[in-house]
Amino acid sequence: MRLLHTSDWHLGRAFHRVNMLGAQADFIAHLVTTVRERDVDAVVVSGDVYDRAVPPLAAVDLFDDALHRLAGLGVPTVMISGNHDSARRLGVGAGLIDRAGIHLRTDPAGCGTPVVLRDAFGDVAFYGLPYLEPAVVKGEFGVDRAGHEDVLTAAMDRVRADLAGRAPGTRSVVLAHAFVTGGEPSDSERDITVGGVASVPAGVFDGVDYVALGHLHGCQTITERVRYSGSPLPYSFSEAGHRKSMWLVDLDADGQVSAERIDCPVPRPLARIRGTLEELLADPALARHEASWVEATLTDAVRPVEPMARLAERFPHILSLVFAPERAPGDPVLTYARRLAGRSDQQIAEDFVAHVRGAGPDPYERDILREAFDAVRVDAAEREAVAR
Ligand SMILES: [Mn+2]
Repeated sequence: MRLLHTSDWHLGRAFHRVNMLGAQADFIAHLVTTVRERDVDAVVVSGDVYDRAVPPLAAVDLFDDALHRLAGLGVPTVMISGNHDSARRLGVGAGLIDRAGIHLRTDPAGCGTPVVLRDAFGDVAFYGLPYLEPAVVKGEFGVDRAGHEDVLTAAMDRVRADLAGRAPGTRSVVLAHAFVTGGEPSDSERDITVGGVASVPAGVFDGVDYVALGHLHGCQTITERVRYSGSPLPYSFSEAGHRKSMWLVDLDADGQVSAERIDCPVPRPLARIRGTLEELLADPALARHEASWVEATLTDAVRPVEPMARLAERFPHILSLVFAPERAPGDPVLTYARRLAGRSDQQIAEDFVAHVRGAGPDPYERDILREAFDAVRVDAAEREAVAR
């Protein structure tokens, strides 16, 4: 059985001020071509189809077009909702399009009910685990502690129980949208930390042949059988070093995995450049970035006049400007953006408390902050679940 694994399309998302719909349409065309030319048996899409709960109409049209083209090829597709999708909105009509071979899994109650496809060697059971927001689904899974590991373990217990009841030799694929420990995040995933913990150990997925992950936007291999495809396009400059891809996975008769990396079309390369304005305008080595989407970090001690306009004369596709004045070594003054870079909301809040009071939060206060951040993020998902 040959699978094509992709995720995190984020249809409708822009990259800085650039509308990415054209690039997203080019990716869909590339996906369809790959399915046809590489004799793919099934497509798996591991969440974050859209960038937000209520996507722009042009993104809905593109998704509709993608579904028609995949159904037209007669190649079954299994999809789950991610943390950016509205599970209920995405899931509308799921029962109907199921008949066209598009299996959209957005309901946590369906975790233990696979889509069963078949090849010359027998059955392959595909279990779609939509993004599971712990506070929202803990009732469904009957767990006391609502953390990512608790709910994913409960969901995987259902998967293993179902699999145990199937014919010996049944191969299995799980789709999940989660942050697995050891994975490398970028700046374009939305934080899913719950109770101070964002990630789950890869071991929760033990017992299945292949785990097609979504959520992290870099293509990466956690283990031979547990992989992220990453997003097909960059959505932040932190992805400048990524090679955007899909996994073409062959599951043999015994469920052994071999995977080939398929490159996605590159609409325009990314470049992060750094120096004083005069250096960036003059350095011949930067000529290769003149047609790239550019983020420039200016190290001038004094902010130059109209730096964006001047840089745009050499780099017409510059999208982002960062000021990071070079200071004498030991000078503690940093820009606000640099002080916040790479820190969680929780850390920033705790440091703020320490800054204004002189002492950081005690354990009790830390819990209150943690609950508050969880509540803000869960709120929308919870309201949706209540409406269900
Ligand atoms: Mn995503």
